[in-house]
Amino acid sequence: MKLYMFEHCSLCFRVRMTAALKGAHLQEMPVLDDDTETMTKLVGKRVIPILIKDDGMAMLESMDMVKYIESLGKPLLTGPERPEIAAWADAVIHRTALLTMPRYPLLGLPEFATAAALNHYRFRKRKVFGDFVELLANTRRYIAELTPDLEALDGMIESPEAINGALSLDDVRVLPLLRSAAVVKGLKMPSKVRSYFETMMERTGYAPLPEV
Ligand SMILES: N[C@@H](CCC(=O)N[C@@H](CS)C(=O)NCC(=O)O)C(=O)O
Repeated sequence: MKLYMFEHCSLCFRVRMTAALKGAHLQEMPVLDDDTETMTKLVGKRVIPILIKDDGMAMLESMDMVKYIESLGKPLLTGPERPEIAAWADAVIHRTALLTMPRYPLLGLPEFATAAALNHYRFRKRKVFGDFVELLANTRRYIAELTPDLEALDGMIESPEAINGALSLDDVRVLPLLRSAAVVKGLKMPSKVRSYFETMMERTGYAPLPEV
């Protein structure tokens, strides 16, 4: 299987963590941010992640990819799911984005390896999220706005090894968002969140992203 991906992409990390936890082979194919041609050749449009299965068929939905990988070999994500965890993840992504979007291009990630790719990202994200200098200058406010979410999550974590006690799709919803939030220097994760994040990242074998 091949995964066309951006290193900073939390939807991509859903797929990567699932393959890693299952011990499934996944060939990671980093794409430059301005390389729309590669995506279009594969699936006719600009989108990431793209999973190309061993039979050559493409998948475009990250959760479908996760479920497909989960269907291979011994089941792993067998734990219960809680609707409040999915609701937490849906709500929090809007608040983390204001902190993470202006930071990703500062981390030396492969998708920004050329000046053209870097500015392609800055140009298109600025249209959606606003001026990056202003976003970074508002870091304290955005951290303060995110802190109650992290505290709420702290109260929902059942084990550092699985949010609901046994691994489930809820871990796939939450861990990639924490990996993204962890790029923010000065963001304090409450103790259970921190312990869950560190334990789970260790289990996946992926190092956290740098923080800035
Ligand atoms: N529902 C899709 C959403 C995929 C998606 O929105 N990908 C974003 C990146 S995270 C994308 O391709 N954006 C277009 C772009 O980067 O230009 C999934 O879960 O995989």
